[in-house]
Amino acid sequence: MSRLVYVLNGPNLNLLGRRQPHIYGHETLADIERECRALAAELKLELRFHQSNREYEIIDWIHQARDAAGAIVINPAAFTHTSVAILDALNTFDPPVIEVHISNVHKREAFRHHSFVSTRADGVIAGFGTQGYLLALRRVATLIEDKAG
Ligand code: CA2
Repeated sequence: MSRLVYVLNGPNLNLLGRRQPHIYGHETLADIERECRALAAELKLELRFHQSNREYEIIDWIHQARDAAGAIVINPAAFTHTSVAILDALNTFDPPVIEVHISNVHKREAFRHHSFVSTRADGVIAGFGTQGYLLALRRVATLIEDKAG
């Protein structure tokens, strides 16, 4: 099983740390990427870390992952609640998928309570702040090792 993990981030997450810190905290996406890379090195995972405001780019990265990756960690942001296209792409990817949300979407507006992606995800992490990304990487490392053994 490949130790390559795609970490995919949806729209507006490039603004992390600059707006709405009461909801999303003070860390920037670059901070999150740095922490993910440090943990990935410890866990012997290789990372592709991406963010886009465009749905098709996220779909294209999922297609790339199909040929190469052992897992996907995805924070689809607002596409979580709207995108059947991202769900369809994830449904073509067999290895583990972990969905991450920085905020606890269930404590927020009702429209954030439904996730198309959750119908495919093997695990969902919400409300752990940016630490959720690190927890997701630990989980995929375990799942990749379980499959290898
Ligand atoms: O809690 C999460 O991680 C979300 O996926 C974030 C999305 C939101 O639509 C989801 O319901 C929950 C929003 C990301 C927007 O990020 C911003 C960051 C800073 C300032 C403004 C938006």
